[in-house]
Amino acid sequence: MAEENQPGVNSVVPDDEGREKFKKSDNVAFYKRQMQGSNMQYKALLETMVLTEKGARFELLESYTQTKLLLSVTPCKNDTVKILIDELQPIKPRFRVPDVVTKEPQCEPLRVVRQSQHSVTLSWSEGCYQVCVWHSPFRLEILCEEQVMVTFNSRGKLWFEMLQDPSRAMSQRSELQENNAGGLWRETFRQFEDIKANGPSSVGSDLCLHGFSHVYGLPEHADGLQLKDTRASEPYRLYNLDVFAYELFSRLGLYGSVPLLVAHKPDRTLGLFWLNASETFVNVYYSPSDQQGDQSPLLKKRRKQPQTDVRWLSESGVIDCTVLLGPGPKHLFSQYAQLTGYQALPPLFSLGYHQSRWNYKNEADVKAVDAGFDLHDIPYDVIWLDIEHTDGKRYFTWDPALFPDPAGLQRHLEKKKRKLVVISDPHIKVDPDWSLYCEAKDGGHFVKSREGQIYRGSCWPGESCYLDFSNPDTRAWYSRCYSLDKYKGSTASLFIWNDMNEPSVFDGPEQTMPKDAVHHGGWEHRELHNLYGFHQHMATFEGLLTRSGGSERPFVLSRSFYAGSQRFGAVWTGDNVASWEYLKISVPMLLSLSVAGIGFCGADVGGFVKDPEPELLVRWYQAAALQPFFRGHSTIVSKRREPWLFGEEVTSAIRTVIEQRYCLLPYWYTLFHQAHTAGLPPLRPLWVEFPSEEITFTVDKQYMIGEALLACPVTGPGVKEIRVLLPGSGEVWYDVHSAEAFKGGSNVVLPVTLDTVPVFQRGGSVVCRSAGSGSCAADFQWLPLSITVALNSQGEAEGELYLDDGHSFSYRDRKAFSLRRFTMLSGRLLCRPASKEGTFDCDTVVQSVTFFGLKRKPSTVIVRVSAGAGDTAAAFQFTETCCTLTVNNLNLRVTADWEIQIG
Ligand code: NBV
Repeated sequence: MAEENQPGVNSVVPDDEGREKFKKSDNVAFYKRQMQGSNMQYKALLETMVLTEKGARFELLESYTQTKLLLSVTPCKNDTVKILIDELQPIKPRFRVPDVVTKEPQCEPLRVVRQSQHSVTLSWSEGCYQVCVWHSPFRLEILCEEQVMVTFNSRGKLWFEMLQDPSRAMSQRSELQENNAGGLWRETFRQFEDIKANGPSSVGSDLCLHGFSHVYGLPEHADGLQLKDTRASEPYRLYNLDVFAYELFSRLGLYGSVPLLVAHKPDRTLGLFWLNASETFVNVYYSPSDQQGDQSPLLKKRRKQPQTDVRWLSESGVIDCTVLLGPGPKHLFSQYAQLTGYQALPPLFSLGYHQSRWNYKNEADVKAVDAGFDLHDIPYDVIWLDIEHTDGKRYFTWDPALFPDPAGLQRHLEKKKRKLVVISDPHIKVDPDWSLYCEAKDGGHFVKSREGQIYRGSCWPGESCYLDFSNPDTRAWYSRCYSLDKYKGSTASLFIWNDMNEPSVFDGPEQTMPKDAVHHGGWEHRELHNLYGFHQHMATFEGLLTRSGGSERPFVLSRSFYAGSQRFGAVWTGDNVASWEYLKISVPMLLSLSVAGIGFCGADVGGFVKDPEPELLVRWYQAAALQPFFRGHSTIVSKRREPWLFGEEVTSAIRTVIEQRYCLLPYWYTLFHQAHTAGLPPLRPLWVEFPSEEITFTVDKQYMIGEALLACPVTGPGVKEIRVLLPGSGEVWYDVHSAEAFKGGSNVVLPVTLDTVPVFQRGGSVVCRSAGSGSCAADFQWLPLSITVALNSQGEAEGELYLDDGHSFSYRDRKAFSLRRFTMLSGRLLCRPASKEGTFDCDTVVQSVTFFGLKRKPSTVIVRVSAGAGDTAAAFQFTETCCTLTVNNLNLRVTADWEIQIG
C-alpha cells in the first residue's frame, strides 16, 4: 500500500481547509466550560458528617445553585486515601470505572481529633495521618505528622455538573440548540456531531501538592519524563487515539492513558490517581518557593516552600481520586499495584527479541527470516504477523494462499522453541457469510449507534462493527474465540497482538468511535472511551489463559491501555518514526509508562515509519536491548531491515547487543518477578533509586534497570563522547564492559564508538548473567550463570535471582520457584534462599563469579558448600589494573547454599 493511501498517514497534517484531525483543548466544550466557569463555592456541611467503617461522609452544598454532593473520604491501611464525590441524589447513576481496581484496600477507622465551626480534623494510623475538612469554602487537607501534604480543592475548582432530566431541560434546550454556547447537549468538531443524551456531566477538581516541584506520569504523551507547566501550553490530554507518526513534545493524547500523577521531593513521593475513563485533561502549575514575580504589594505573604497545583477535568463520571502517600517511590509503586494490580509475570520467551514487520509475506518468507537468524547467529524468540496474514482482514482467519498451513508453520518454529504472534484487532468485518461476524451479531456483542442500530465504522476490512468489550458476556465470548479448537490454525505456541484498540475508526471523529455510541448497560462511549483497549487486552489475556486450562502464562501486546493494563501483558508506543528524535523520546516515554505501573513496555526498534540509516538502527537496537519489550517492527512501505541486511559491521553490532540481552535475561526475569510481586517497574528513573538526590529529578536520558544497572544509551548521530551522570556521593560505579570504577556524585565523559553502550553496575549490587550462547530464550534458560559482584566502598554487595520454569503458573500454584540471595559481607559471598517459600529443582550452576572493586589480590579463595564436603581452594585471576577478581570453573548449583571466602 502506498504511504499516502494509509489512513493514518496524514494525521499530523491539517486537511485542505487547514483543520487539524485531532482536537486541542479549545475544541472541547466541557474543558472550556470548566476553565471559563466561575468558581462554584462549595460548603462542607460538617453537621452531616457520618463516620462509618468506610471512613467519613459529608454533604457538600453548592451555595449558588443549592445542589448537593456526597463526599466520602476513606483512608486505607496501605497509606492511601480515597476521595469520592458523587451527586447526593442523581436522577440516575453516574458511571463508575469497573475492572480497574483489583482490590479495595482495607479501610482504617477514623477518629475525630478536633472540631470547630470552621473545620473538622480526623486522624488514623495512630495519629500519624490526619484529614482536615474545612467548611466554607470547602477544602480537604491531608496531613502527615501535622504537615499538610496535599490539599483537595485548594483553589476552589471543584466542578460537578448535575445530570438533568432531558425533558425538563427541554425548555432551555431549544434555546441551547440554536445557540449551543457551552456545548451542553450537542457539540460539533469538523463534520462530526456529538449528541449528549444526558447533557452536561463534567467533573473536575484541583489538588495542591505542597513542597513539590517535580511531577511525572500521566502516560501516554510523546514528551519528557518530568511533566511540564501547562500555563503557557496545552493541558495534558488523556484520550486514547490512533495518532500515526505522532508529534513530539506534545501533550495531545496518544494510544493509552494512565491517570496516575506521581510527585516527588527528597523526603516524600506522592501519587494522585484519578479514576475516570472519560476524556480527561490535566493542568500542571508549578510555583517555586518565594515567587518574586507573583508578589503584589498588597500580597506580602511569601510562599516558603514550592508547590505544584494539579487540576483534573473529566467529561463525565464521578470524582474518584486516590491519594497515595508513599512515603518513598517504592512504597508508592506498591500502593499503586495493590490498587490496580501487579505486572503479569511474562513468559520468559517474551523477554527475548521479537522480529516483526508489516508484513512478513507468506510462510516461505517467515521461514526464511527465521533461518536468517540462525545463519547469522543472532538469537531471537518470536516472529510476528501483521494484518496481511488474515483472509481479508478477518481476524482469527488466515489468508489461504499466503498461509495455507499456519499450524505447520508454528510447529516449524516450535521445533526451535520459537513462537509466532499474530495481530487481532477489535473491528469485525461486516460479512454475513462469516460465522464469527454472525455469532457476534446474534450474540449482541457489538457496540450500538446512538440510534440503537449496530454501530458501523470503517477500518482495515472496510465497513466494520466494533466488539463491545465493556460487556462481560462479550469478553467471555471473545475469549472463547482463542480456544485451540475454535481458532483454526492456532496452536499453543501462537500468541496475540491487539492493535487499533483505542478504538481506531477511520471515519470517526478524531479517528475514533463517536462519544454518543452506546455500550452494554446503555452507557455512552464517552463514559468509558479510555477503557476500550484495556477491556480487549483483558479478554485476549483471558482467552489465552483458558485455552491452556489456566496453566500457561499468556503473552498479549496491546497498543491501547489504561491503568491496570499491566495485568494483561505488554504495551508499545505505537507508530513512531525512524529518526533520532523518536529514538531519544522513547526513553522518557517508557519511563513514564513504568512509573505509571506499565512495566512491560517498548518502542518499535528502528522506528515504524520511514527507513532508518544503519547508524540509527544500530543505536536503536542498543537502546532497546536495555528496555523491557524488545521488538523490531516497521511499516508496510518500509525497506526490509532484518539485522543482517546492512553489512557485517552493522550485523555484528546488532548481534552483540541481542546476545547481551539474552545473557542478561536472568536479571530481567528477576526484575519482572519484582514487578509481579512488589509492583516495582524494571525500568526506573534515576530518582527512584536516588530519591534524595535532586540532581537526578530531571534526568530522562539515562535510567536504571532495576537497582543495579544504570544505562545511558547513545541516541544521537556521530557521537564521539558521552557525558553520564553517576549519582550518589559515596557510591561506586563500574563500567560493565571494562570494570573501570568511577566515583558517584559526578559526571563522567566517555569516548564513544559505534559499539559503545554505556552501562554501569552500582557498587553494592550483584547481577546474574547466563554464560554461553544459544538461539532463543529457552536455550539460554539453563545455561551456567556468571555472577558479577560489584563491591561498594565497604566491600559489600547484595542481589537476588528468581528462577522458575519460565512459562507456566506452577510458580504460583505449586510454589515451584526459587528465589536466591547473594550477599557479600566481610569478604564472604553467600548464596542462600531469599524466601522460605518455593522449591524449584534445577541443575543450573554458577560457573564463575567476578568481583569488581576488590582492593587487593587475595591470598586464597575458598569455596564451601554447606551440604557437602569441606572447603576447596579455588583457582582465581586477579587483575590489578581494574581491581577485578574472577573465580572460574565453580560448578556450584544455584539452588544450593554455598559460600566463597576471599582470604
Ligand atoms: O496493522 C498495521 C499497523 C501496525 O503494523 C502498527 O504497529 C500499528 O501501530 N497498524 C498500526 C495499523 C496501520 C498504521 C498506519
